[in-house]
Amino acid sequence: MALVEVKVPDIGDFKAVEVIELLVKAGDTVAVDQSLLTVESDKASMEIPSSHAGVVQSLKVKIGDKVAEGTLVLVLEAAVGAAVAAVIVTPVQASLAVVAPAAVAAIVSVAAPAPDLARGAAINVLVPDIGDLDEVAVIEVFVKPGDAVKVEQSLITVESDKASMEIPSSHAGVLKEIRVKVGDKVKRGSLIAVLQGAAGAAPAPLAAPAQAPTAVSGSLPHASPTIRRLARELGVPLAEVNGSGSKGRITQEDLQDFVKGVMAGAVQTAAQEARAPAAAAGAGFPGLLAWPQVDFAKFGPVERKDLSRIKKISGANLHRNWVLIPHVTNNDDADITELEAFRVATNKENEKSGVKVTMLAFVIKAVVSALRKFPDFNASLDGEQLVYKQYFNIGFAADTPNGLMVPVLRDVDKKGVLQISAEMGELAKKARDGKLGPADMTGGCISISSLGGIGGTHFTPIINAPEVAILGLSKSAWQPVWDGMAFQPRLMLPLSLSYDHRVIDGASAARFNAYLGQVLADFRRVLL
Ligand code: CAO
Repeated sequence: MALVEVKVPDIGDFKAVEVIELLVKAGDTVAVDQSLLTVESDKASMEIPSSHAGVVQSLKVKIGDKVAEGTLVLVLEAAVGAAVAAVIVTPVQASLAVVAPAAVAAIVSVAAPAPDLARGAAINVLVPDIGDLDEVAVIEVFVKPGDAVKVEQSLITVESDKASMEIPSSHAGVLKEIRVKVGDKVKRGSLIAVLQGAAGAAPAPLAAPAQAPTAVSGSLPHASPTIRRLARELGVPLAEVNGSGSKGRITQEDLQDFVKGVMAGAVQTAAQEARAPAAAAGAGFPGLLAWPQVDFAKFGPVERKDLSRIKKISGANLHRNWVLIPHVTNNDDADITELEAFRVATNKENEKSGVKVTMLAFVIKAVVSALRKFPDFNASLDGEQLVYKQYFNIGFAADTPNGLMVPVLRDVDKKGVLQISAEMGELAKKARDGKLGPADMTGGCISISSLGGIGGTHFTPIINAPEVAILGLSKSAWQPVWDGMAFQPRLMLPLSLSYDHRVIDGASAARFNAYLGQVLADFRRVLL
């Protein structure tokens, strides 16, 4: 098998371009024309393809290296039957458009004699010589009519399969007309824009002057053509993706993470954010009145404050859940007279441990028992299927200075009330300190919202999708309860169970709540 050295081909006037991405590694099998690495200058990034098929034996460059024509890129073990005549691969592949910065400077055709430029003559800015490329797509337009354009300011970005480049203006002036739009195909000589020469601007030569590349003035995100193409296919706004590569370059992994984040609801694109207030204003619901616009200051002094980040996130989630889930709430009361006495006694016994047990910890344990008995409550809707969970993770709403958060206690079926109390204390502290991570808030089966420490009788908690139920607890109170002979003072805990009526019938919800009440009234039922 012959070894083939692959070197950087003729890349025009580029003297030293940086390797920003390695697309293959030793051991990879590469096909003819497959991109091997991406190099980048100030104005263009391009992929260097392989002219031979074979197996990469060793890479000779690394990210950050500066390369020029003739730099050894890698050594290939050429595939059997592959043409190996050219041991050194230097010619530019037909598909590779390597554009020298000098050539990138836009050609200027001046409608009036050059001296008129200073008096504001019209200047046609054309696509310059862009190498072997027949047609390239306009992927970004940086300017609009009325913009004052400086010499060398990037006007548009064009892109082929293998390279993307910015086309700068060689003249200063005011943009009169832009003659291209995103998606247009252009080639050498296509009219990009008409400029009105700035008064006092240096008259330009009639053909493209050789210019050294300068800093990119456009807003093009730092990414290779492949990544940009992939982003366009997926509809990802690349400008919103954080790049983790060198100099903030966006890698394929960054793009994938962004898409995953959007799909999981953890990340919102600017377009989604912009739509959210419109939906709040009724715009998302045809036929509804718009949200009332009131000048509150007309009625008295006011102060405006931005919603906290957590309020924005929890608000969007609550809104979606309220609108999309058909909620019904079943209210009941549990007799916790004996359990409260036991709780008080337990806390006395454990005074020194520092762990205080509240009613919530007992309710969490009782809910596990109810979930076992009514598995529909431990399920999630997935299209036309129900996913029944075999684990018991319970979320609890925690009130924090920044807003509502729902940390999740894991595997509560395997834990005792004391351990549940201790873990709840830790998670509630983490929530209040703003230190909960995504892993602390995912994987719940059902949530509990306890307002018992504050007050109220019953309320309507909103289900935490994709869960199908949420239990609300209000403040327990002494009530006269008829025992058949007389009224007895009993400590009653209000239970408010909101459920997704697509999954749970009203009768099941009433049974769940009644069973929960029985367990709390006599905790020995947990053992059954
Ligand atoms: N009835 C009467 N008293 C109750 C009670 C109940 N159902 N539940 C708790 N209490 C008492 C506790 O025993 C404690 O009393 P002491 O101070 O005398 O010991 C006091 O109320 C405060 O309890 P707590 O709030 O510290 O502890 P908890 O375990 O009940 O709740 C937590 C923990 C994190 C859930 C809670 O602090 C919290 O943040 N609750 C708010 C949840 C919320 O905002 N829900 C709404 C979501 S929808 O917008």
